[in-house]
Amino acid sequence: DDDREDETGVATKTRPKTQRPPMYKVMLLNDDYTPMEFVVHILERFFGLNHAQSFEIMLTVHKKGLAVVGVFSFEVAETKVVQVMDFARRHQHPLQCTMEKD
Ligand code: NFA
Repeated sequence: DDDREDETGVATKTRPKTQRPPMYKVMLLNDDYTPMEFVVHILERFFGLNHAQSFEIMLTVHKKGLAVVGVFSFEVAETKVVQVMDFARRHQHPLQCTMEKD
């Protein structure tokens, strides 16, 4: 850290502010119609999770109503949401995927 002198001549440390991009949570929402296996498949395919992790997150969404699937930069989060929403619609499932600032 840099040294700087205050009004009284005392040297103090200042931390240079490191800029970090804002991060976004990507969430899946429960519904009554999307098959459990379809949700597991989505988690494996678009979020790079293994089968056990995917099954666990799917069950959390099913039981609690929603779960955070991952935290990403805005661009990556946006891409995941679009990929999931497109894939669900193409298969005529009502699954919802949303993002919000972390
Ligand atoms: N609730 C759905 C069912 O019982 C499964 C599901 C889980 C849907 C997670 C959406 C998200 N078939």
